[in-house]
Amino acid sequence: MKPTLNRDDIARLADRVEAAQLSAKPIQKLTDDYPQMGLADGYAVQSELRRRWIARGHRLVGWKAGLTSKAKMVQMGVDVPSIGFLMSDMARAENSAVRTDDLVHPRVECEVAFVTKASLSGPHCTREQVLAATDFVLPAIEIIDSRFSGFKFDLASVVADNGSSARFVAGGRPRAVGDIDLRTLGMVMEKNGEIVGLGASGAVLGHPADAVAMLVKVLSELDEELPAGSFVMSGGITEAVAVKPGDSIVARYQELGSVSVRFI
Ligand code: 0L1
Ligand code: MG
Repeated sequence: MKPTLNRDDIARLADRVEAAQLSAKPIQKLTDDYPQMGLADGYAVQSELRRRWIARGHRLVGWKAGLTSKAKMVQMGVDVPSIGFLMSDMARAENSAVRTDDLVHPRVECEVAFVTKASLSGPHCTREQVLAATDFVLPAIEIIDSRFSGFKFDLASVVADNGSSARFVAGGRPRAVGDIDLRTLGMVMEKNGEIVGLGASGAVLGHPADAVAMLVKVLSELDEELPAGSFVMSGGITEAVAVKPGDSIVARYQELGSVSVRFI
């Protein structure tokens, strides 16, 4: 993937996104000032952010596939999935209280997460290869927080903003992939005890392992691979749901138990 913007512009855009991420002050989508910006430029900004994050002393723990369900694509007005990186300081413990004062407008997504035991790479990664390289799957909640005002963005901008990644929580009951049917796993999302979303894991590109294969293909276009021991979120099964202080979210999964988080 070859960026069209020069290194100075990529660094300037990374400054802009990084400031919004660190201050929780929203910005306008990047293509307002850089209309020529394309997907490769978005990933170049994302890679620069990742380099800076690691330089600040944090560890890369995995990756996320985003915009992988029809519900999410329709909700956000895009038609191509994306990937983003997950750092150690984004992880929160199950049922912990997540602060919202350092976020712009958090939303939650309930996802199936994969933990890998072998590396995956290349432009032709398949569902079968992903399943063979998976140590176990477990339920996860992603807390996304687009840094763009009013969640108004396009694909290049949201990729530059690391796919709106903010926090994530894993929990429930880890299972080997051979023990469950990952196409038909049911999930119910509750907010403050009310059901606010429900679906099956097949809503994620037909099979959540296909979302991981898509992620590996994008990584290969960035000359990267997915190392063994990675934590990978495969994408929201339903639309994302807005949360505010006082809210609690529980996601109950068939076969995988539940995972929860609170907001303060
Ligand atoms: O994980 C996701 O699907 C989020 C993708 C980014 C778009 C958004 O902020 O909703
Ligand atoms: Mg997500």
